[in-house]
This record gives sequence, structure tokens and C-alpha cells, in this order.
Amino acid sequence: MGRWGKSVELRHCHFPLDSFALTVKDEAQQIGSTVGTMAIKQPVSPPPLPQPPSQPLQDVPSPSAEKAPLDVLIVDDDQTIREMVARMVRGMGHAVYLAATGREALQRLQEHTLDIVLLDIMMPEMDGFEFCRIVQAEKKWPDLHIIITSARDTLEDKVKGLELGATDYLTKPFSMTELKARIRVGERIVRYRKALKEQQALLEYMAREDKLTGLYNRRHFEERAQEEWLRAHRYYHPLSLVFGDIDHFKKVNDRYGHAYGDKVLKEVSQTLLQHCRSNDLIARYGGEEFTVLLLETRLEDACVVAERLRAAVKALTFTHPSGPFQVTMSFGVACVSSEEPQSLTALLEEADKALYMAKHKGRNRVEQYTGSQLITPALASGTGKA
Ligand code: GH3
Ligand code: MG
Ligand code: MG
Repeated sequence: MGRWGKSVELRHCHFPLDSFALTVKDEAQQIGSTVGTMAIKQPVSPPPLPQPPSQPLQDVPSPSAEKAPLDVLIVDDDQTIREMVARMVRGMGHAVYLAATGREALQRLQEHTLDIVLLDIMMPEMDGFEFCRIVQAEKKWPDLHIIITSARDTLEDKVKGLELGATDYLTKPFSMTELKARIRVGERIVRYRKALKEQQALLEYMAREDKLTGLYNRRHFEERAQEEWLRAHRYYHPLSLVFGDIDHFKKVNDRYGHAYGDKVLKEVSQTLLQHCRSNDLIARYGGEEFTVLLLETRLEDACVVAERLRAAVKALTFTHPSGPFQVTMSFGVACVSSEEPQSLTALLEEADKALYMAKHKGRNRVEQYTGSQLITPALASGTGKA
């Protein structure tokens, strides 16, 4: 029972945590009105209960990282009930929001990200059923855990509330201990859902990420690039693609070892990322190959970006124990053409052909696709990219 034990409460402040019904009953008796359920809904609400002498801060559970406070909305047109329940919920370590009508409750939902709603049914303006109906229809809060707390106790009411999306139904007068227990059940469900969502987000992120470099991987790049290609093609927006490949990377591995090669890949990735704009989509396409999709960017401007990337990579110095060294990169650039019907695959092939030319012309350079870069057998057997 703890510090706010029943005997202490009843003696000093009429605030027994274990039985809300008992408190209302006592108060109702004091002001000479009906006892029990009806007392809660009487038009003249009982006078506010005396506050406990001081809040027992040491009794409030301190939330740990994984037990962060939840956001709980208490909806009731009876101020006394709102305040008593609010005290109890705060005591459980949660953040509390209040509303006196269904309409106010909807407003709180718009303003805050709420986890649990304790919902009265009979309220002026908009009742609890209507609130549930709107929440269900809007589909914006699928994870909201609604616990109805109502004096309406027929089977029809309970079924109606649950069918309208509430997860639990508690009839008034209720015991505070039971409400607390039901909030705890809600808390477990809410936390479980949150953890599941975080796991899902992590899995999705991992599926899109290249583990070594932290850049997007080829799969994600192709998915996003396909969307962007369709948009650009449909609305005649410029869209460019840069294909980059580290020069003679095999030699880096051979000379400095595969592990150091990994380090080079990571640093090159960060450099490329730093020299891209925030809405450019950059990915590790494979091995030592990188792609950058440049939205709303024409061929000439994409060549400028590629040149900037080339210079940035060349400026890097790697400090291996055997001595410092540099790496260079070659780039091919292509743009969605408004004349010919293309595809993302065609765009990738064009950038790849331009990259091939850059390799062929001596590496550490940027080449743009001009349409005349046919790969002849002579070129293909030459020093082109692998
Ligand atoms: P070019 O200038 O023609 O591109 O020559 P290159 O040596 O860079 O090209 P090649 O395709 O012959 O070799 C690519 C090398 O990249 C071979 C491969 O082992 C290495 N590589 C690919 N992925 C990784 C990786 O994740 N880590 C490391 N360290 N090396 C990788
Ligand atoms: Mg290479
Ligand atoms: Mg390669």
C-alpha cells in the first residue's frame, strides 16, 4: 500500500488510492446526496477534495531509458475525477493531459503524441463514443490505447465501446487500484508495440544500409532512383546520375591489405557524403563503386558536382605505417534525356559508359555521356574499368 495507505488517507485527506468509489461515496454522503454510481454523475459535483500535504516525490518511480514516461490523456467532465485520476497517473511516473469533453480530447490528440486515453462516456458537447468513432475513422492513431471509464454499465455499452476501438472498459464506480492495474496492462501493450516498431525501423534501416560504409546500399538506391526517375520523366524535370569508381583499388588492397582497403573505402565514402548536397542520394553501389543521384540537376551541373567529388577524394591523404598515399576516382555522368524514352537501367548504363571512358582516358577524371560513347571491342579489351 505504501505511504498513501488507506487508513492514513481516510484520516488526513480523504484521498484513498485504493478506492476511488469509496472516496466519492464518502464525499457524497458528506454533502447528503445519493451514494454510488449516480453520485459520480450528479449535476452538482462534490467540493474539491483536500490535497495531500505534500507530493511524495520519492514514491514516484524514476523512469529508466526503456521505461520513459508515457503520455496519458484523462477525459472526464467531472473535475474531481480528472484531478484524482491525474494525481494517481502522475504518481505512476507518466505525463498527464486533461480534457473535459470529447472535443477537447480530440484537440489534445492533435497537439500531442498520446499513448493511453482514459475516457469517460457521458460528457457534454461530444461523448466518449463519438470520440472513439472519430478516432477510428481518422486512422491516424492506430496504436492509441483507450480505456473507457464509464457509469454506463450495460452489455450493449461495453460491446459498443470495444467495437469502436477502445481496448478496455471499466465501469464506475471503480477502484483506483483496479484502474492502476488496467493502466499497467495498457502500459505493457504500448511499450511492447513501441519496441516492435523500433525493431522494425532498425531492420528496415539495416536492409537499406551498406554495413561497411554506412551509405545506402544498391538495393535502396535502385528503389529510390526508380521513383525519382519516374517523377523526372513524367514532369520533364532534370535528373542526373553520377557513377564513381576508385582507381586501381585492387592495388590498394594488394599493397596495404584488405583491412586497410576497408578503411580507405570508409573514408572515401565519408568524403563523398560530405561533398554532396543534402538532397542528393548517394550509395555504395558495390565493391569500390559509388552512385549519386542528383535531383533537379542538369548534365552540366552534375559534371560540376562530380568534379568536386573527384577533387575531394584526390585531396585525401592516407597515413599507412609504410608511408602516406593518395587514391583517385573516375566518374561518369548521365542525365535523363527528354528526347528519348529511357529507363533507370538505361540511365545507369549511360553513366557506366561515361565512367568507362574516364577510365580509358587515364582515370582520375570526369566524363559525361554524350550518346556517342559506343564501346568498341578495342576499348573493351583495353584498360577500361573492371
Ligand atoms: P580500376 O581502376 O579499373 O577500377 O581498377 P580496380 O583495381 O579498382 O578495379 P577492380 O575491379 O579490378 O578491383 C576492384 C577491387 O576492389 C577488387 C576487390 O577486392 C576490391 N573490393 C571490393 N569490395 C571491397 C571491400 O569491401 N573491401 C576491400 N578492402 N576491397 C574491396
Ligand atoms: Mg576501381
Ligand atoms: Mg570496379
